[in-house]
Amino acid sequence: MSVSMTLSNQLRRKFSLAMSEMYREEVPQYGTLLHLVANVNQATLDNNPALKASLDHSQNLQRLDEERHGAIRLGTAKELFIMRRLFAIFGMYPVGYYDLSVAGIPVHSTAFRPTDSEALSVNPFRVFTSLLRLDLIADKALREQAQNALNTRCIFSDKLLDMINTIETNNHLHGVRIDDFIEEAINVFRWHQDALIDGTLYQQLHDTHRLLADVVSFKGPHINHLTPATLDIDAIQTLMPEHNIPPKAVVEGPPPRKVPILLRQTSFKALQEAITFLGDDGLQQGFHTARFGEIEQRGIALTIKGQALYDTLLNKTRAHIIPAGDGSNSQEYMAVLHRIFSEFPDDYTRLREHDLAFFHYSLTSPQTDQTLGHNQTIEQLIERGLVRYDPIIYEDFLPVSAAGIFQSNLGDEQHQDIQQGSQQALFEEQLGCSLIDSFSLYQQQQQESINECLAYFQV
Ligand code: OOG
Ligand code: NI
Repeated sequence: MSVSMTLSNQLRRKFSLAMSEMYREEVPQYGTLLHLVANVNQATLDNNPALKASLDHSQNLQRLDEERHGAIRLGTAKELFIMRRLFAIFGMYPVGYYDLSVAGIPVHSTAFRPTDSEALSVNPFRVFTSLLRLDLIADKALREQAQNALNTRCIFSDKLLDMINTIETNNHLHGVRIDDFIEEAINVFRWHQDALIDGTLYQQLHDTHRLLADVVSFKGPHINHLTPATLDIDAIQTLMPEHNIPPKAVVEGPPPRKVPILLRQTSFKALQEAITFLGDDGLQQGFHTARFGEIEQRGIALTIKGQALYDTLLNKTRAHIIPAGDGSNSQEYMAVLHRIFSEFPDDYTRLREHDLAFFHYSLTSPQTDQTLGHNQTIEQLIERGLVRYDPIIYEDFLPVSAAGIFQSNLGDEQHQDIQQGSQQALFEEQLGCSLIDSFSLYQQQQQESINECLAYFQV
C-alpha cells in the first residue's frame, strides 16, 4: 500500500517544480536553457498547428512545460533502499535495469517514474538513479577507503526519515506538512561545496574514475542535471553556442525523423565548480566538474521487435563510426546514422502494421452510434473510421545514450578501464523490490485502450 494517487501526483508535481527552482539557482545556465527551450517550443507550435492538435489530443501538450527528468548517483545499497521508499511517496517506481559497466562506467541504474498513464499526464517527472559499483574497481585499498567515506555519510536527515516512516505507516500524510516534506526531500539533492574527504583521496578517486570522485567525495547525491523537453532538439543543439552554452558533440539516440521514436537527448558540458576539501593542514580548495543541463525529445515507444531493430541499426552505425567527444566527426556520424536508419519505417501506419511500436486506441467521436461497431475487431473498427490510434510516448531511457551523456560530462578525453558484468538480481535485492519491465507497461496500456474501444461496441 502507498499514499493515494491524487496525493502522490500532487506531491510529485511540487517536488519536481521545487527541484527545478533549486537547480536554476544553483546552475544559472540551466535557467538560460529553460528559456531557450520555452521559446523554441512556442515557435514550433506556432508553425505547426497539426502537431499542436495532436499533442493536445493525447494530453501531451499540458505536460510539456512540466516535463523533465533528473539524475542522481548513489553510493550505498542502504541509500538506494531508502531512496526507493522516498520516491514511492511521490508515485515514482523503479522501471528497467541499465548496466553501464559495458560502457566503462562503474554503476548500474534504474529510472524511478510514474507508471500509470493518468499520473504521467499530471506530471511525468523521472529520476535516473545510479548506484556506484565499487566491486568493479580493481584497487582494493582504494575501494576500502571509498567505502569508509561513504559509510560516514547520511544523505537523509532524521526529520525526513521520520516523515517517510509516518507516511508509509499511515498511507497518508498524517500530520506531515506538505511544504516541510518537500523541503526536506529537496535538501537531499542539494549541492555541497564542502567535500567529505581530503584532497589527496579526491585526486586518487578522480584518477581511477571521475565518477568515483563524484559519488564518494560529497555529503549528498547532488542532482547532476535536469532535463526539460523540447519539440525541436536539433534547433536547440544549434542555438546553444549562441547563448554561451557549450553543447555535447552529437544528439544521442535515433536520427531526426518525420515520426519521432524513443528518445533523443543532448546536454551541455559540466561546469567547473570550486570545492573545499578536508585537510590536516586546514581546508584546501579544489575544483570539480559534475553538474550540467540536458534536453530531450521523446517519441513513440517501441515494441520488443521495434527495439531490436533500433539496437541493430544503432550497432551497425557505431560499427562504422563512433562520435568523437570533441565534435570533429559529428556531421559524418549524423549522416551515417541517418543513412542506416532509413530502413526504419517512418510513418505510424507502417510502424503499427509491422508491430514495431505501441499505440493508444480511442473512439474517433464520443457520440459514435454503438451499434455501428457491433462484433467488429479492432482492425475493422479502424477501417470503418470508428477508432483512431495515437502514439504511446516512450517514458524510459536508452543505455547507449545514457552512456554518451555520462561520458560527455565525465570528460571524453579520459578512457578509464573498469571491469564488466551485469548484477540485476543484486540491484533488486538492495533496492528491496523487483524492477518493473517497461515493455509490459506499454503493452498493458495498449491492450487496455483496445479493450475499452471493444467494450464500447459490445451492446
Ligand atoms: C545519468 C546519465 C543518464 C540520461 O538522460 O540518459 C541520463 C548521469 O549522468 O548520472 O540521465
Ligand atoms: Ni538525463
